[in-house]
Parts: sequence; C-alpha cells; structure tokens
Amino acid sequence: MQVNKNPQIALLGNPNSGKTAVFNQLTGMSQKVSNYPGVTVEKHVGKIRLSNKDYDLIDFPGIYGIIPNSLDEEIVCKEIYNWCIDKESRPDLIVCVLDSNNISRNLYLATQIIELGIPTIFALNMIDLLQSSNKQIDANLLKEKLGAYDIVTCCALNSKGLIDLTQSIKGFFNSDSINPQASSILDEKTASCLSELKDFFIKKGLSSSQSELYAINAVSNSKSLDLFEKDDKKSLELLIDSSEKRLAEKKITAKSLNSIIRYTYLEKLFDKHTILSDYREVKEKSFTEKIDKYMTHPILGTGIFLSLLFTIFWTLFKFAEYPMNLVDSLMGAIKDFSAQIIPDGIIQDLVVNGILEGIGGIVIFIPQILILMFSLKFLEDTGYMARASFLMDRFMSKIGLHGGSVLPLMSGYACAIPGIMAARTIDDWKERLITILILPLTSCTARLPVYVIMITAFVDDATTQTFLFMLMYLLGTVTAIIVAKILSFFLKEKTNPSFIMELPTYKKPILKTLIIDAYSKTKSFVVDAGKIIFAISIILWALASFPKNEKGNINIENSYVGYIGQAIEPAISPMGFDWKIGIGLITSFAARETFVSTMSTIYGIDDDDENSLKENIAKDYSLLIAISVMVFYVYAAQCMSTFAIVKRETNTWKWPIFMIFYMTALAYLGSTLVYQVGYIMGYA
Ligand SMILES: Nc1nc2c(ncn2[C@@H]2O[C@H](COP(=O)(O)OP(=O)(O)OP(=O)(O)O)[C@@H](O)[C@H]2O)c(=O)[nH]1
Ligand SMILES: [Mg+2]
Repeated sequence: MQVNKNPQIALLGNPNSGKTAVFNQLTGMSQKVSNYPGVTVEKHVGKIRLSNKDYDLIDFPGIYGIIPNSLDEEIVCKEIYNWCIDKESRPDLIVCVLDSNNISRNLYLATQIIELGIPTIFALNMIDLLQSSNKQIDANLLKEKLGAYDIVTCCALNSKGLIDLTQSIKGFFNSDSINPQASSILDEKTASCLSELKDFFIKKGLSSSQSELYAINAVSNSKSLDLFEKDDKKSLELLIDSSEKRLAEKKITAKSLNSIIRYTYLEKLFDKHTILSDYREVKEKSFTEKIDKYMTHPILGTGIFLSLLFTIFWTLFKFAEYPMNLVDSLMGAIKDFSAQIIPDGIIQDLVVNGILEGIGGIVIFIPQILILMFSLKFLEDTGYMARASFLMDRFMSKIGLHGGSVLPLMSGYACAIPGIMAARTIDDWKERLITILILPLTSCTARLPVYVIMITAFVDDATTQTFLFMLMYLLGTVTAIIVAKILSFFLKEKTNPSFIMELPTYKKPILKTLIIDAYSKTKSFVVDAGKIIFAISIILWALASFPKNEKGNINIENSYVGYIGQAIEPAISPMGFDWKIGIGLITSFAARETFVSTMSTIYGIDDDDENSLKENIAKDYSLLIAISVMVFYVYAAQCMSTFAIVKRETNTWKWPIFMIFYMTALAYLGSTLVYQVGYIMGYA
C-alpha cells in the first residue's frame, strides 16, 4: 500500500554553515546549534507548514564533499547514493546552506550537489557577518552560473532572516518543476581517463552527471569506496587502478583530481568576478587570524584557557551562594507547608523527610548548573571551544592521540552522552573507541553537586574553593589522557588516524540562545535527576525508617539501610568512608547526583538532626575524607544511561562492561591511595 508522505526537503551543506540554525527556525524545534564543525551527527526530521500544506524538512550532518570521511558524513553520503540509485527515495527539493563568508569551500560542495540533478535552492547564509565585513556576493550571478532553482541570501539567527527562503520553497512547490540537468565539468582529456569508471556507474542506473561525480570521487579518495557493496568495491578497485594509470600518463595526480577539477571549473565560471575572492586573494589578516595568534599559542593560549576555566569556576562559587540560599529557604518553606497540610504520621514523614529532603538536595544546585551551562555554551558559540581543542590537539598528538577526540571530550564536561555521540565525527575506529572509553572521566554536571557540597563543607574562601574544584576537573582530564595512552598501546584495532580541524570564525553569541540553552539543559538535568531521586528517596526512606524501636522512634543505625551500610563498611573503610557515604555510593550507581540527595535523606530522617547537610558533613567527616569522596566520583562508573549509549555506539556489551570495571578499579584505588597517604601524613 502506498503511504501518502509529505514532500521531502533535504538540508545539506558544509559543517558549521548553519543548517541546523535554519532547521530550528523553520520547524520551531531546538536541535543543537553550535559554532564548530560536526555538531549534528545524525539526521533529524521536522515538519514545516507552508500555505496549509505539511512538508518534511530533514537536517543532516555537515559534509565537505560526497565522500564518507567519518561516521556522521557516512550517514549523509549513504543516503545521497541511495537517492541516485533509487529515484523513489529522492527528496523533492534540496536546500543547500552555504556559509557566505567561506564561499569558495562551500561552492566546492555546491558543484557536487548540483551534479545530483535534484532541484536545489542555495541559501547564502550568515549574510549578516558578510555585510558587517563590508563584502558582497552577487547572488544573481551565482544563480545563473550554477544552474540552481534559486539562490536566496539569509540569516538564520531569526525567522525574519529566512522569509526569502520560505518564499522560494513555496514558489518551488507551486510551480511545475523539472529536474535540472547538470552539464559536465570535466575537460576532454580527464573525461577520457575516467570513462570506464563513469560507465560503471551509468550501468548501475546513475545519470551522466551523477556518474561523473562518483567517478571523480572514486579516483580522488579511497574512502569514497566505503559506500559500495563488496563486489562493487572489487570491480571499482580494478577500474580505479587503470584510471589512475591513464591519469598519470597525462601527468594528472589522481589524489588531487577533485579539487583541481572543481576549483578550475569555478575559476572559469567566475572569471573576473569577485565571488571567489576568499580563494584567490592573499588577504590582509582577518580579525579571527589576528586573535588566533594568541589564542592558539602553546603557552599564552594555555594560560588563557586555564584563566577562563578559573574565572568560570570562581563565578560559580562566588555568585551562586545567594541564589542557593534562596532556593534553600524556598525548599524549607515548602517542607514546612507540607508538614502543616499533611497530618502527622507516616505519609508526612515520607513526603517531608524522604521525598522533599531528597529533591531539595539537588535543586539547590540549579544556580551553579545554570552558570556552568551558560559559560560552556558561551565558549562554544563564540568559537573559543574549537580553539581550546586545537590547543589540546598539539598536546594530544605528543602522547599519540589526535585532536578529533578533543571536541567530544570537551562536550563531556556538560554530559558524557552527547560527547559519546559526537565521537562519530572521528573517522578512525580505534581512536573513536578510545575517546568513548575515556569520555566518562571528564567531570560532567552530575559530579558538580558532589564536588560543591564536599568543598563548601570544609573550605570557606572562594579562591581555595575554585582551586580544589579545578583540581578535580584536571584530575579527570589528566587521567583520561593517561588512560587513552595506555589503551592505544593495548587495543589491537587497526588504526589510520588523521586530523584536520577547520577552525570556525569567531561569532558574537546571542544572549537569548545562551539563556535558552542553559535553561533547557539545567531543566532536563533537574527533571531527569528528579525522577531517579524521587524513586530512590522513597526506597531509601522506607529502608531508613524501619524497623522502629520499642518506643516507635527511628535509630537510623539500626534501620535496614544502617545494616546494609554497615555490611559494606569494611570494603569501603580503606577509602575513609563510613556506612552513610557507603549508602550514597550504592544509590549513585543509578546516577551520580543521587549521592547528595541520599545524604540529605539519611540525615533528614535521623530524628536528632536539625543541621543543614553541609554542617552535618563538616561535623562527621574531614577534608581528607571529602577529597577522597571527590576522587571516587571523578573516577567511578556511575551512570546507567552512559553505558546504554556506549552499548549502542559500539554495538556490543563488551565495551560498557570493560568501562565499568576499569573505572570502578580506578575509583577504588584512587580514593584508597588518597586517604591512606593523607592518613599517614596525619590529615585524617
Ligand atoms: N551570525 C550568524 N551566525 C549564524 C547564522 N546561522 C548560523 N549561525 C551560527 O553558526 C554556528 C553554526 O550553526 P549550526 O546551525 O550549528 O551549523 P550546522 O551547519 O548545523 O553545523 P553542523 O551540524 O556541525 O554541520 C552557530 O554558532 C550558529 O549560531 C547566521 O545567519 N548568522
Ligand atoms: Mg547541524
């Protein structure tokens, strides 16, 4: 049965050209947009409604050409090849988003998209940035020369900037379109060398221009063969060999064929016009280049990076105190109110001392999480994060890794899961696997409450607090690098790493975007954590409130939770932990952030405790134990969702299980070492 599907519009373009920004504006969705290449790693479909009709808009990962250099590009390239062999699967329209500030590179891809023979609208995006640097692009000339259905200039920062694009899409669907015929871009000499390859694709059912596109790609880059079935690959390898020989006879280097042909073609098209000026001219150093001299300088740049981190963390301690007190009083008021409206008894105890105490333990960190999320997004959107990766790349390559892993690792500071997904941009499997395996060692937001509560319980001064906080982040990062080195030595997977990173231009971040992003990340953190904490608080309350003694009071040490805690105490005492921390560790295996709420609930249920959690921790433990707890949380494998994603991304349980083992061992050994050394030195 034929299902009536909506007309399909595919969004294609170079990485970081603004496809997702266009997608979000047109669909009202909020897929991740950020200022570095490789943000989108899988395809997303959204609906748009124009003149009372629905259309499917498909956002794809960015590509530099139609060659699958990494997993995210493979998703796009496979789909495009499928469009060529199966007409039914083709989108009705392609919207190709071009970064108008980087037009030559974007036209290199544009020439390939045209060769697909699918109607295409080019959206010359980021026109605001082009205009602010007093440059112009002649859109009419581009349209005429490229043979596109239409070209519009736009700015995807707001929906107003996309009116022309929407009009053009409407116009296309209201007209009788005919599929465009792309003309050949090959000169006779080269065409004759590639004729056999081209025929191979023609026999597969591809059009003449599509066949030419795949023939050029095949000789230019062996990665392009990853798109084909085994048998096709074999035949193609033979044909490539003979084509290469013919090209060599004519003194043409096969490996650079793609760029030679396409740039020569573009040069001819725009002879005497200024459109390719960014390719032709040796221009005066741009703002970005001038600043990058300092930002990517090995010593100065590292200093800037560490100072930025210090400033963010310092702000987190300095300015979050007041809103935190506010949230605390608010939670206090909610608890008092609940105690008044719910009659005395078991239910009141469960709600006030179990659930609300547990939830209160986590919502108090909302201000700090907001500050951290806002700052990370600010660094990403300005384009700074990509520089930080570049800086670290230099360092990483010294220890045998490459910088492709750095951006995924950086996003791990917010949460490991998007970081693990972002590892799809790494073309080499071994390197991708190592990145995935070490990613949970970067301190994610869920560790923040643990660090903050442990540090603020023992240290008052904001600068010392910041140093300790930074130390935990650095410990995770440095260990991740060491583990990576060890893994790269032991893992048997084949390796062929390469790393070229395109640094995006600096962009002024938009306050509204930063606020919305920080808000939505914090909200989802609190909601996700809230659900787990809610469930755990109930179980914990039940285990901690029973059995009651003869007088009907609770002595938490003799409760079920007390028994469990005491049973595991011998195992955790080398790390300096007592049974209460032990219970926190157990509940943390669902998610790290439950540690703080567990401690809140345990203290909350204890009848003679009226202090705040911080005061209780300061009373029962020492700074050494606090550091030992933090070291445990830097290393421990305590996030079910992470393992599920690792299983999905690696397609086997082997790696998540390995991850749980190595991280737990690190946590246990790390904390024991810290506590025992501290103990011997007399800090216990
Ligand atoms: N100034 C300006 N910035 C823009 C415009 N469109 C997008 N951006 C910014 O450019 C950056 C990249 O945008 P994305 O939408 O993530 O780019 P993308 O093409 O989806 O990138 P990938 O998913 O990595 O392929 C983000 O920081 C956007 O805010 C624009 O028209 N003007
Ligand atoms: Mg995107």
